[in-house]
Amino acid sequence: PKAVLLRDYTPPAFLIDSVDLDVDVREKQATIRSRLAVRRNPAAKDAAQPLVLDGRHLELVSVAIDGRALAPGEYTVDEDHLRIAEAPAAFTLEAVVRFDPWANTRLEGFYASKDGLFTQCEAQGFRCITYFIDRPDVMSRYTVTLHAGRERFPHLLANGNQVAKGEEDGERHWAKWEDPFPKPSYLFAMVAAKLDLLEEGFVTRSGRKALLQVYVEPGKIDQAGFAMHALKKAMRWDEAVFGLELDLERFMIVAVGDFNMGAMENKGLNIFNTKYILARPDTATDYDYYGIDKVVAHEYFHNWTGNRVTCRDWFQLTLKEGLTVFRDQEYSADEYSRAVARIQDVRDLRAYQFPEDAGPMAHPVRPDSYVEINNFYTATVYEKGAEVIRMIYTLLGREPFRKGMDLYFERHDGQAVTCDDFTQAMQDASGVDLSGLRRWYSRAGTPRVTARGVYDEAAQAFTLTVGQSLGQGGEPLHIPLAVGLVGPDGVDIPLRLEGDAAASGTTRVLDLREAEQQFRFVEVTARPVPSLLRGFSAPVVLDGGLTDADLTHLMTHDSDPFNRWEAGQVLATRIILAGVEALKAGKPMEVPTAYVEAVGRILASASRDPAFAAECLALPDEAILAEQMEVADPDAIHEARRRLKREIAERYRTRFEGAFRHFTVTGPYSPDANAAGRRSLRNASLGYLMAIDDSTARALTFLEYRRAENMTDTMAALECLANSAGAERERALGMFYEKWKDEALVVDKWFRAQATSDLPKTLDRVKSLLAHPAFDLRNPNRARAVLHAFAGTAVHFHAADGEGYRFVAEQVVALDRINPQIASRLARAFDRWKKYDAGRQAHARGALESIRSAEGLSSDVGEVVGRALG
Ligand code: B3K
Ligand code: ZN
Repeated sequence: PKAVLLRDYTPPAFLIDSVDLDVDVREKQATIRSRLAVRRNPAAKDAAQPLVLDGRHLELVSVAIDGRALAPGEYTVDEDHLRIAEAPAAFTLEAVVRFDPWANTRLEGFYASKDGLFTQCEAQGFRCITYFIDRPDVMSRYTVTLHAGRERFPHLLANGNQVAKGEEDGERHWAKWEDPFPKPSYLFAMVAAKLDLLEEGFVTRSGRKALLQVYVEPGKIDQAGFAMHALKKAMRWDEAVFGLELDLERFMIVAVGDFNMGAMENKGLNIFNTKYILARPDTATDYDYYGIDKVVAHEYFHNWTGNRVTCRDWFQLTLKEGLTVFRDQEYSADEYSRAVARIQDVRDLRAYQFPEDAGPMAHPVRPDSYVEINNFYTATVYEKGAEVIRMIYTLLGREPFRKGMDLYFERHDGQAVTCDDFTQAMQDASGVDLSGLRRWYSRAGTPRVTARGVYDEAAQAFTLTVGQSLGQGGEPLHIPLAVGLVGPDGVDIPLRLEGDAAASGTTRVLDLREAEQQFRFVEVTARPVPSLLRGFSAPVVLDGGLTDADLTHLMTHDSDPFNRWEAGQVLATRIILAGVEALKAGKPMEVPTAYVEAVGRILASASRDPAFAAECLALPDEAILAEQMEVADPDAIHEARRRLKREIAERYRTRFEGAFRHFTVTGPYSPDANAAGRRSLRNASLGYLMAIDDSTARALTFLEYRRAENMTDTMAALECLANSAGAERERALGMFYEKWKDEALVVDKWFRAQATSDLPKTLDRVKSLLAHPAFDLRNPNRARAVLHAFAGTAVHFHAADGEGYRFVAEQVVALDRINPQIASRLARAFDRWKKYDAGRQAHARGALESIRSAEGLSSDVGEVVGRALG
């Protein structure tokens, strides 16, 4: 398959104004009759182009133009297209196609899950339902009539409003839906299933009435309430913060157990992975609740940023995704703790996006080319894309940003547009020059920023010299660098740049627009420690040139909570990486007292903000540490990190035991920030105690496992035990499975806890899990709980003997025959193979080559493996 290039974009030759689908569901077969109102696009480059419709895995029964059936010579069909050479200027095209949704294991298009039939069309699944010009700049009005057996498929749903329904002979029924909004085909959805329904009314800010519905697997209505609650909160938030209201009479969410990603924002009919809907205190953790809240909000927010204004082409994906992630991040920051939300977002960015940007799949937030678009739903497009929006927000300020959003909707409502259209609206509404900021859209890689401060005591001036590099030439980026100066007393110094009339504020956003720039602060009465990149104001790697003593100072005093956390992370990273070198040289690992004491201060003041304290106690992830090394050594990283944790645990054992008791949450369960924060600190304390892993710690953890009444505490204990060699491990795992074997999402947790265990022989365990009766490679959540989870472990996937690589490669190939999108994600585990030593590299290369030579490899996996080897 050839690469598609951004620079080759041309407008579509034809437009489709309306789509009328008739869907007939029978045993092992769906028949789709389409009626399309087609006309030549006046904006097309060439007025004589043939009509080319996309279509895959379809059996074409008949095709007609304006009621006249086409003879075989008048069209051609291949694997991907239906071509009609002679097409009039405007006409009705009718096609009848057939396929078997139960045989569709790719879960793209129209497919079967346990309780019925569901769709997934983004990015290019609509072409697996009918022949169509399947690209987002073709927007149409849809009418859909579904027919199916009443008993098996009591609910027949599609986008928009139900306009008619009725009975048919032979226990069948039908329903007709009309979506009043023109939309691209990727937002099409339909469902024919047996489900339970939770519904509530909602009155929008301007007084419009809407019906909200959440459909779940029969018997699980007691797990749907939080999703409904989250939906209503998100709707209120979007009204208050962006002035955006629901534009529909009915908003439906349907949860399905077989789903390739998290959720999908189809117009008026969101379809969700059950993982992001179902929750009950005893089945879902605080983190699950947080995820549900965020994803429900994210998909709802797409109704404006994505659906009302959509993307011209798939290169513009970040237009809707980066912006909508930014919106869901802000929502979460408002609903929970802003500091903790920011810390978690940055940790994820560093764990997933930075490695992506440094590896073979690196691409700009607006990619220039792709082979398989599904491979570009990445951390770069989503999370780095959100950081780009956040930088615009930081540069403009809240009010001007809101004006920019208003202008964007005013100009582009109902259109399919580009990232440039968005930045133009922001620039026009605010008057802020965004030329340097726009370059972020076309550059891959993580910029490095270096900063060095010099204090001139005589002049009472502090000069900061800041440089940026991205290592590929090109003009410098515009980088907003938020800074503060922390005095020796720990108090922020008021900031006055040379040339300012007066000092203003204690945090200042510096505009770094050049390769190197100097900023001179005056009236600085004592040597400060610069607090750089406050709130992580840009997605860069910072070298701040600070000493351990500077960092300890910031860790204790910085008024910016993000940088307080960050200082601790940088210090811990230094200690662990020095430990790695010491271990390799056979020397003892040193843990500086100043750091340990700073950790002690966090513990001592933890009750001020338990959730934040828990974040500060979490040591940097092994994946993030590996990125810091020239040649990553996963075993040494694991060992050094483990020793640091154990040393802290031994030093503060009594305090951790105290915190574990003190932060107990009483009363009925609630996933709110306060209660979740207390649990988070309590379970972080348990994690430290289990780093000691003696019989006292194990007994405490096992007792906690049995005592726990909510899934957060249960899983915290189970995960600790899964990493421990004690007899409690198998007892707890056995009890857990017995109790939860009928609850799929909980069983996924059971699989995951074992697949990610630190213990030796984890690979053997994973292999035996594949033979477990509950394992099913066709279910993406289950596959991810075992395979993707294992492939994300630092130690076992990267085992020096290559067994981890070989195993995952075999599974990629097996999975590819079932579901290329899920296989391709698994193959991404190899992305950083060149970061390891020669021995590991040889094993990884062999594994990658074995994937590449597999017969009938999908273009999804082919692209990922080809780039890795290329
Ligand atoms: N837009 C979907 C993702 C579709 C992925 C297609 N492979 C969910 C989301 O980002 O909201
Ligand atoms: Zn999205």
